[in-house]
Amino acid sequence: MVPSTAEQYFAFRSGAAKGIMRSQNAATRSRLRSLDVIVTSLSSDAHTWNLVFIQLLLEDLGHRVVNLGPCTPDELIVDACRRHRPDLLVVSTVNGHGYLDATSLIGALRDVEELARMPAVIGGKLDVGGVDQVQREQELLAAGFDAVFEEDVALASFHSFVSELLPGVPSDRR
Ligand code: B12
Repeated sequence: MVPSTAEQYFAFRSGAAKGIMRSQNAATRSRLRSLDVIVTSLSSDAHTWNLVFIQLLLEDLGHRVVNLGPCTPDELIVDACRRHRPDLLVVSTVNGHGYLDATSLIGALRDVEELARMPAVIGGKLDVGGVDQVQREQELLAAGFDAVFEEDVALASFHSFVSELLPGVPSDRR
């Protein structure tokens, strides 16, 4: 079972489910090869628990995570991606400015030749209701993201997306 909400996930991590989780994790790890993932927020966003949540989720799936933390300037994210060359960049943002801030970030990343095809996704609470969700997602995809996951209902599709990735394989969207 893949937890699809934060509540299910934290229940899953808790005592009663530990045995099941350990065996599922072992099975999952043997099916997947470990990815190097950078998790980050955006420059305006001070929220941290979303980042911790995504880090724990990915680590439980057997991946290695560098968490850049909150209020991360675009230049810092670009530099970290150049240095670590991750298999995946995950942007998590919940303050409602993500939709606007993420466009400049992904543009800066895609302008760097070696990061032009790095798999990059964004998720969380991306707007404060000004723009239709479908339009928002289309714009973020057109700007250069490989996938957009809004709110915690998207966790199952995020899990499926991550499980399709292989280390060192660039995005085929570009
Ligand atoms: C705690 C909190 C704060 C704290 C943060 C402290 C800290 N160190 O983290 C403080 C007080 C600093 C704060 C400030 C602000 N906050 Co605040 N905050 C919250 C609150 C109450 C909880 C957030 C939290 O920790 N959740 C726990 C984590 C685990 O869950 P999560 O963040 O929802 O993330 C889940 C999903 O979004 C999803 N997800 C997130 N990222 C990703 C990425 C991927 C890839 C995927 C698949 C899924 C995913 O999965 C997570 C688990 O389910 C929420 C309201 C709420 N109940 O959610 C408001 C909330 C996020 N804040 C909000 C706002 C507006 C602000 C402020 C702008 C308020 C203000 N006017 O100053 C400032 C912004 C400051 C800034 N510069 O960013 C709004 C955002 C509105 C929106 N997006 O539509 C919220 C939703 C409150 C509300 N209902 O209005 N906040």
